[in-house]
Amino acid sequence: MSSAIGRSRRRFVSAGLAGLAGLYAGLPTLNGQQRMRSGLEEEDGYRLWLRYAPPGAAAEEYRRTVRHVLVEGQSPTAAAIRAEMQMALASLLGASVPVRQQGFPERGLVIGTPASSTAIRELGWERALAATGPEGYVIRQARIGGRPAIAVAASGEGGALYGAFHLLRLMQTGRTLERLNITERPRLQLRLLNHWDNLDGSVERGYAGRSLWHWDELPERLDERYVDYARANASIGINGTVINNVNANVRSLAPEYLAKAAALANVWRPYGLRLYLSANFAAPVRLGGLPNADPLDSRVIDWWRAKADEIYKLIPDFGGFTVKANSEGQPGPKDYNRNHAEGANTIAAALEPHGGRVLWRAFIYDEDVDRDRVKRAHIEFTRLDGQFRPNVAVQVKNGPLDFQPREPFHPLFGALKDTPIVAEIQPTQEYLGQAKHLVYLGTQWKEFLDADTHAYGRGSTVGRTLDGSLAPARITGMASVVNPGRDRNWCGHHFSQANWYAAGRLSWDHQLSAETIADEWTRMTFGTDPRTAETIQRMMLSSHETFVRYTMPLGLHHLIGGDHYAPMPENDDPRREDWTAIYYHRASPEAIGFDRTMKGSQAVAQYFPPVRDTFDDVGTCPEKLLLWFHRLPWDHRMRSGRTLWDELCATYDQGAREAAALEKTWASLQGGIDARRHREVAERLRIQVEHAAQWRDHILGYFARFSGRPIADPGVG
Ligand code: BDP
Repeated sequence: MSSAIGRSRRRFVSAGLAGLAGLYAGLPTLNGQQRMRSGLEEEDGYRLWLRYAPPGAAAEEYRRTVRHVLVEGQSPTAAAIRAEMQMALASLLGASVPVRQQGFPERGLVIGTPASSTAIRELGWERALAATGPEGYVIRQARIGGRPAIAVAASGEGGALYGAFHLLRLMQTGRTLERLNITERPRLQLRLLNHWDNLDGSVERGYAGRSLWHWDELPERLDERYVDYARANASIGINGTVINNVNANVRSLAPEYLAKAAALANVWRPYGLRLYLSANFAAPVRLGGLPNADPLDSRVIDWWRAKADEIYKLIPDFGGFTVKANSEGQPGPKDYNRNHAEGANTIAAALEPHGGRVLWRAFIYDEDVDRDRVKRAHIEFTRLDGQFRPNVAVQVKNGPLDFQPREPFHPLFGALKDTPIVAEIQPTQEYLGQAKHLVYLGTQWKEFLDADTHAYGRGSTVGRTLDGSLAPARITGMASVVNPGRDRNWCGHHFSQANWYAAGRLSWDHQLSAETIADEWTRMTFGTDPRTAETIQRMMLSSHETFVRYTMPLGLHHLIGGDHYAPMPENDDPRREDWTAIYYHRASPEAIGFDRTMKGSQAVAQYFPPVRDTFDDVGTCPEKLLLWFHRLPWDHRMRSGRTLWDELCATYDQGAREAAALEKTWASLQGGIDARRHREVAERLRIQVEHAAQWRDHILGYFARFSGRPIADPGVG
């Protein structure tokens, strides 16, 4: 690293996030000084994509255009915008830029709403702003007091905050600020994170250290990370977070823990981040001491009502409850012979007067519903369509099984005509290499969001079934099971940060491309040098397909054991057949795959035509989903001309070779990235390469016992 680079880097590092804590008046306990001292020489990843590194050549233009910033208003959100701008611009431009609460003496930025800002009011943009809703915004050139300005205007404070982050994103990625004409509004209302964090500090399927929430210190002490977490979320448009595990401890609803949650909600409010809780359905019994939790029992109804009232006294903008009921041992309405709508409605009725919502999870797979696990949720929930109260949405995982490396989209998308659906995706990479493998999920989620359900005819993509553009939806949203923990870099793997980022961006706008999102993230996270940025993006964009190739290609799924990481195709878990691997791959000397065609389990029938016919016919089923829907002989002829067995061998080998190539490509970036992050990613890539080869060898060795054929020579592909 040249000393010039070293110097400029030190400058922006020292001006980093740290300053914000002190600037934001509501949080006197945060210690900015300590943070300022950390990580001066090398980057540790703490600042995520909000590094505000000098943007290279573009800096000159920014210095000319942004001589000062005006953010009027006294609200905590206005204060948060001022603090962010002050810190970000000092770091981006290498010199402090005045951030004022009044007056506009020279060219610069104006951020605010007509209600809070006389300057914005003077623009007379009310009509345009009203069309973007309270969270949308407009960024345009303007003149204020005769002087040239860039105005970030919104009808609501949240919109002003999101607009400010948009402008900072432009600057971080080195875009010009000339001729801006940006109008944005989120496509989905609820853009949520789901933390699977437990009260003892452990995190279910968490791979980045212990829980971010210091329950033992709350509500008195507020960890500095709570603010940085909210800033990161606001920067990508996340507006709600469920802070505890869906396998919920009832104590989360006890007064002691509600007081702690309220303290978090207070920190997050200025950033537009609403707090939600996962609720345990048996809380009226286990916490309230009632004899049952029957949702039609009046004592239970009263208990939930009183609990909701208690919560809203402490947290007036509480978002609502996520509920996992009658799934994997969790209690639920079926324990009392009630259905899921009856269960959800009792809780929803309690929240309704306060504007709260119930997100009732569809991750339900009772064995008595159907022999094929992937069919069960569709059967249960289509029966109940239209029976839920208006403030209930059903939360549906992207695929019908469970966050596998690749699944077809869940057939419930588009299938519920009178029940809103919120989609659930999983940045935490439970089945996707956890925090050890570099796997960018933007591409996976785009495959899902762009999949055509045909529910309302051609063009009924999953994204459009969610956003209300095909049929009016009372609630729209997306929930992301996320990965941040107490690791210094939040996500364990530096590249796992990209999945948190992409989840937020796609929740805001599912029409963004995976490429655009990778481009933004890369430039903000690793700098705007074109060669570095392009190389990293190439690595990211192919990484999901690579992972699928060396783990579960051609529609294979669930070839794992309890760790959900290492290959275990021999898994025959005695507890439940649908927790094994053999139930899914069904390998025998004759064939491999799960027959879900009309001649098999008929899972294909849950899709709308022509999707069902496409999947049903082995000639038209996409080969990437072949063994999900079809059971085929080992010498089935693939489109490549190879037999199925040879194709499997070639694909696994290709995946392992691509993993090795990732490592080499990363090595070529040495010097273009600070040494610490480069080294830490390299260390993980080493593991990835080894484990990719293990996957290939283990799976092919295992299936060879059934196929009776030799493992084709590497290089066949
Ligand atoms: C599975 C996880 C499990 C979760 C469950 C869920 O392995 O830890 O509790 O999903 O989503 O993927 O409820």
